[in-house]
Amino acid sequence: MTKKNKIVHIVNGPNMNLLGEREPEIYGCETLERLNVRLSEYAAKHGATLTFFQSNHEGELVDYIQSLEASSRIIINPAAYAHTSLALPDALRGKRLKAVEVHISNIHARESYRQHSYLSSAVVGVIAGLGSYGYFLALEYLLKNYD
Ligand code: CA2
Repeated sequence: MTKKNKIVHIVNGPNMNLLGEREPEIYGCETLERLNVRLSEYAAKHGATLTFFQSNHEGELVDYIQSLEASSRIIINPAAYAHTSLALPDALRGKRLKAVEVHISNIHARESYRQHSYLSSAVVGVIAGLGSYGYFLALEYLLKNYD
């Protein structure tokens, strides 16, 4: 029997390209590039392949989500668009994507305007406040529940 090639798409929103450069007390010291390498290594050990996409533009994120195959698995940190965008959850729903939302910081313990995410109603689960470890937990979940 042939083994299914598991693919997970990692999507990061605006300013995530600045990770590790500023505000380390909130977002840690690791760059997005380094985090992506560690995620790739984890995925390879578990027989999975990752793709990576980061954009500072809402429309580009929507276009990217629309370009994915229906029912794709995705880990998404929408960054500030969590708190403002209706287009991103609409796009996820439109493609019936199996998505996990990740936030590095605990958005519920921050400013009131960060405590609500429009995206959360369109994803299977949300992880917030566990730093970059949240991406690994999301990946573990999606790989264990791939079918
Ligand atoms: O905690 C998270 O992962 C966030 O999604 C990060 C966003 C923020 O707007 C959300 O409320 C929570 C910020 C993205 C990173 O922005 C940086 C800005 C300066 C330096 C480093 C990162």
